[in-house]
Amino acid sequence: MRDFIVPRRQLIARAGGLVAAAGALPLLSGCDAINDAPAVRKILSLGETMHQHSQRALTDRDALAREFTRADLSPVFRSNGTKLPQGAAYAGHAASGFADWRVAVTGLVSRPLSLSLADIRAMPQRTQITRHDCVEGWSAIGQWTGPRLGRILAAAGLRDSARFIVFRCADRIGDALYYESCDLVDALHPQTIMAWALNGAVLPIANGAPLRLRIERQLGYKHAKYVNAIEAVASLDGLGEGKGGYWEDRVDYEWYAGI
Ligand SMILES: Nc1nc2c(c(=O)[nH]1)N[C@H]1C(S)=C(S)[C@@H](COP(=O)(O)O)O[C@H]1N2
Ligand SMILES: [Mo]
Repeated sequence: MRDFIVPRRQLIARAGGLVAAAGALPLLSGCDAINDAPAVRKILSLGETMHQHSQRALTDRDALAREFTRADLSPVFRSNGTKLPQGAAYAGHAASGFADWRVAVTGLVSRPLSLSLADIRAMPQRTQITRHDCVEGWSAIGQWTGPRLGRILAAAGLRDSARFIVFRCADRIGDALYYESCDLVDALHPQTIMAWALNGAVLPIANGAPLRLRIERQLGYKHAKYVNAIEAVASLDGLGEGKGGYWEDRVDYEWYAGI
């Protein structure tokens, strides 16, 4: 019977291929296909008894962050880092209610986009009440509304060569504009949204107006505020010092800040 035992490594590799296939579905269909892949999940679960631990490791990252109710909302959702981007350009946008704000969607996409807030609000919306955890030792629960990042990327036509999504922000901290990045698992996660509303009202400037990332399986510093560009890339080498984010490049914050 020894001949029939598939090496453990090979099983993991096969399951990994299926996960990659499930991840690619939303790009093709532009729908919430991560949730709509029961067949893929069923196939994955077949292997569970054989290699329970590796199977769990592969699917964990798709798990949803806990969602709360309105009764759980923090009375005040505090602000951290930049509270007001400096400079005439941002001040002008704020004065006009961000009517001319654009979010560029570029890089490894087949249809580069320049989205207005009206475009963003016209897309299907998701609202979620989640807890934000900052590494500096505070948490807050807020309700966020916006389209899934996955939908925006699907509209732009993410290319197969894309491996990471970069977020560029309008605020400068010291020497550089803030930036962050994530892999496609987090980018396409159902709770990863570009939020323009907090607690049912337009996003306050202190919390990243007019648009900020909510990437609910990651720590606070990954949630880029004041986003004006979303870029699909194959590698993070050309971004800043190459560690994937403003703080990752300057202090010892981990690029993968999963919670
Ligand atoms: N553009 C930008 N995004 C940012 C920051 C920042 O200073 N600038 N701070 C980060 C940190 S450390 C945290 S905890 C959250 C804070 O979000 P909040 O201001 O809505 O509380 O934003 C993150 N995103
Ligand atoms: Mo933070």
